[in-house]
Amino acid sequence: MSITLDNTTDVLVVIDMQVDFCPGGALAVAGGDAIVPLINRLGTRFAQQVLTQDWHPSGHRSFASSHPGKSPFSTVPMPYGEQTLWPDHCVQDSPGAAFHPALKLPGAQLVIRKGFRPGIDSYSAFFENDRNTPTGLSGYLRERGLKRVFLCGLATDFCVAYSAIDARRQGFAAFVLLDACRAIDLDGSLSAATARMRDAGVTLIGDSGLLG
Ligand code: VGL
Ligand code: ZN
Repeated sequence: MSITLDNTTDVLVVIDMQVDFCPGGALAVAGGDAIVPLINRLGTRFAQQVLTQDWHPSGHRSFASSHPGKSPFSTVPMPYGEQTLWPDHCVQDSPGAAFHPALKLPGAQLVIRKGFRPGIDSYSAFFENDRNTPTGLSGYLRERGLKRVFLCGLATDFCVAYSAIDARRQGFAAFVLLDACRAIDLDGSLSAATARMRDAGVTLIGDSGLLG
């Protein structure tokens, strides 16, 4: 697919490119580090870039360790719906919460930290998992006149997909650069997320090298 970028309306949103989501990290996504060079190159194409950073207090309710007897990757009901439990990851200010050391996006002007409320997880860059509490990103994008959101990062089937679907819900055009994402793929979560993104009107782009 050939898409011509427009610096006045387009923004690159780089999701959760953090040490804990890369091989060797607490919630490692296979090949998570392999997309860093491509994301760095994408960064040179966009005048506007936003990063997200998963940023949990220790003892966060999305951690299996906060639920005695529960293991990572099982689920529990939370007041806002079913929540997958994760290994402890991206604890505020810990080495695992840092951006991958090779990530170089000097043009990025905003970092959205999410998942900082102890009782609620936040996959999306726009809303917490109650689907209702905003992060402020929509307002930022609107005030900057940005209309088309290009997403990449980790993980395709969780934070990237939730962010892309919420971007559509908030009235932005949304494009997911699949070759600059990697998935967790828990019990078919990648194909489910892909279908939900398509239904929401998200454009999935296979070769982001074609972005001109
Ligand atoms: C993520 C699970 C838990 C993600 C964050 O970035 O996709 N997944 N926290
Ligand atoms: Zn998290």
